[in-house]
Amino acid sequence: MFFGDNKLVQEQFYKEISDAIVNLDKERAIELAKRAIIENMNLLEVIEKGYGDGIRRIGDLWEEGDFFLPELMLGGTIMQESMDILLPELKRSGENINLGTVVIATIEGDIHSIGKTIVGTMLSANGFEVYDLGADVPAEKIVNTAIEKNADVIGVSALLTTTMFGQKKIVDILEEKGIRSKFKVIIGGAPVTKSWTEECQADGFASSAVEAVKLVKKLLNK
Ligand code: B12
Repeated sequence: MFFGDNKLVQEQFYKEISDAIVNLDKERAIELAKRAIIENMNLLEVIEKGYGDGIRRIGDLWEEGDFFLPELMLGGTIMQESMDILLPELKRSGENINLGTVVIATIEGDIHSIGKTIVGTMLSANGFEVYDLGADVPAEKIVNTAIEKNADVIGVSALLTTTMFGQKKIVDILEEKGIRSKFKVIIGGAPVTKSWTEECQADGFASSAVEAVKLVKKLLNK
């Protein structure tokens, strides 16, 4: 491997990716994604420390008023296109095992899909069967799919403080139907905290894809 285990060179590579995202340089972001695959790098680290870092910096710039909505949107698109290259590679490692079934979605009213897709892919890569329903999905549809697929885990993403309540709605619907104990409900997204998880009576939350895999394995005793 060209990068070897040289941490400094790796950190520089992640910084280059992060800068390509912040500079809204699509060509460079895509080129670096392809290079990460050729160099056989740890793709999850590339995603989290490179692309994830860049898109969060864009969020901060937007909040501070230095970036406007078109830039936020372009950043999201470039991130998504880079993920389209990296995620299929990441997914490959988990084929032919089934540790459990997960239904995952971003809740209704919320179109943020990037983090949820990364979590779903990481779970697939680690041997779970994942049904990713996409973004802006009604709570009822998420619950009905979990019943239909006989899922073990329901994962619900929310990135907006206004849509977080939809995560609680999932638990409420399961309670109403008398099937709460059949599923582990996990939640995530930038605004989600431990105290919100407790308030929702969800089974857990995770702030990264790696943590999400650990959480699901722990909940299912795998
Ligand atoms: C990219 C982006 C967009 C893109 C989304 C593109 C896409 N296809 O997803 C676009 C441009 C479309 C967008 C739109 C909007 N956005 Co926006 N967006 C962001 C931004 C910059 C990055 C989000 C992201 O992709 N992060 C990278 C991923 C890898 O991280 P992540 O999502 O947090 O996911 C990780 C963890 O949270 C966890 N996780 C995530 N989901 C799950 C689920 C489970 C089950 C588990 C266990 C774990 C887990 O693991 C993931 C992997 O590490 C954030 C800023 C931020 N700091 O989050 C703002 C942000 C979320 N957006 C914001 C806003 C306000 C909006 C808009 C309302 C703007 C507008 N006026 O139109 C709209 C929303 C419209 C809607 N109805 O949804 C605000 C939200 C404020 C708030 N507190 O409510 C933020 C925080 C920006 C800011 N600083 O103000 N946005």
